[in-house]
Amino acid sequence: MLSAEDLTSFDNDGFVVVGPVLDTDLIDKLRERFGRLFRGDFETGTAPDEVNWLEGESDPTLTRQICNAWKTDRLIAATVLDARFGKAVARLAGWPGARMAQDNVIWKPPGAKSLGFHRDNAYLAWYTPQEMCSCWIALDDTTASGGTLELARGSHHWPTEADPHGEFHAPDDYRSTVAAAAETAGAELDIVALELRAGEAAFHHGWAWHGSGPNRSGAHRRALVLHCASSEARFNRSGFGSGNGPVYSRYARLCDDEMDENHFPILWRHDGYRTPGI
Ligand SMILES: O=C(O)CCC(=O)C(=O)O
Repeated sequence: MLSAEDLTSFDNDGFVVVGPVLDTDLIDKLRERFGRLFRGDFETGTAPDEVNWLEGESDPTLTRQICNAWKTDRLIAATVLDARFGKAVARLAGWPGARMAQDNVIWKPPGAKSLGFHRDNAYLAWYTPQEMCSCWIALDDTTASGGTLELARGSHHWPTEADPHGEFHAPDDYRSTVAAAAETAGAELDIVALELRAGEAAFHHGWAWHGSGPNRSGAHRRALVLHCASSEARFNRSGFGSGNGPVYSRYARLCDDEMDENHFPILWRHDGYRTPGI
């Protein structure tokens, strides 16, 4: 999935575009699953960890988001738990292996509002090492006017902070956080809007600033995202109250800091190990 040039681009820019990584048949089927999920039709009977939008209940102008749909839908699971993605993120992040921390099902229909610029790692004080490497897979052709994913080139090199800033869903100015961070870092802000074909993907570094604007096009913008941690990650109890720790620390064990593979499965490890059952 990755060439030597891709690894260099990722190190320099904090992201790299690859693809295609999914075939057309699968993309069509995944789009159908998005419809089911946001209607609250949960195939396995297990609800996702975060349901931030449901048809008939939620504000239709918001971008739809569900996290950890792999627990709910077998086709989403078969896609995001694929060892190829685990191997790729582990290579990019320099980890011995990769585990699923969280998947993200994102649907921004025409007219839907923005998602604020943020850094994924800032939400993750609840585990250590506090690192994430993500793969954002476009399920529609994406455009700048259609609110595609935007990344601030080189921003993974800027100083880090302890906690997330700003609103994720529909902030007034979705780029205000990254503009302030660039100023603090004394860096030039170079925002790249990723215009991808359906099935193409972008990997991004956990400290890379990213977000997306409103969908001003007439086309739907769906994306399936894998957010991975190192296979060696452990819970960090002092961070349970920060970022999205209140949601995911519920899977901590009483006796130790191990991250249960039933909730954070290992997709790929250098020695050939992969969580049994996935
Ligand atoms: O799809 C988007 O606009 C944002 C996705 C995101 O925040 C992420 O992949 O980390």
